[in-house]
Amino acid sequence: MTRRLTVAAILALLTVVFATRTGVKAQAPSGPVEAIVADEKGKPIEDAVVFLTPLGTTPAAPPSSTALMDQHDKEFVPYVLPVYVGTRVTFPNRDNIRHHVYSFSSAKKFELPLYIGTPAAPVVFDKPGVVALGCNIHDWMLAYIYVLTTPYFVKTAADGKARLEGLAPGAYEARVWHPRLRGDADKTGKPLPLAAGEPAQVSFVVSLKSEWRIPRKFVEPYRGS
Ligand SMILES: [Cu+2]
Repeated sequence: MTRRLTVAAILALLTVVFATRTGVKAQAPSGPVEAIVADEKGKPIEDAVVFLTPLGTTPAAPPSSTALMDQHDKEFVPYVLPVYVGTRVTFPNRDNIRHHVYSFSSAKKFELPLYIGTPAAPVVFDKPGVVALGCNIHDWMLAYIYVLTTPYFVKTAADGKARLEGLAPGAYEARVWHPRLRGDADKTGKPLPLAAGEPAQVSFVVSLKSEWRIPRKFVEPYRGS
């Protein structure tokens, strides 16, 4: 009887040790995820936002954060700013002339009337979607804020590549968005299983709409300040 109890105790202990070890393993993050975005001819696409949505679970909301959309040398910097929904964005004007920032997009309609310096209150981007920014004074100024409901996103560099790290293992769907994307970002979904400690890759071939705008050099002499 005593021996049986001892065996049972050892088994119970082993079970606890095993469960703890597998539990620890399950919490280790996945290896880095490398994303590559190119067009049909293989040309790398910069400023594409690659975002991962966990399947079957709701990602924990990150702590509320702030982001910057600068105006420098009469341009918005960056051209594309991906943010998590609820992010507060400030619009510092680094030029010594006035800008008048606005958006007519349904995800966020707002206006920052003519100003120099940093407006007192940041703008809260509280609805997911695409927000196109313009300036009333400088017609060529254009930038995008892409408001996401997942905290797992990254933007591609000039080589079309981007890297995400530290994600929990599990099943995800990867998608891509770009200001000139032909079609709907929701339809770009690809399954992306992530395993603890293992790197992963996801690549997208996308088609971009052509964009024709009057070049700044032709407009600026007439609308310069
Ligand atoms: Cu301006």
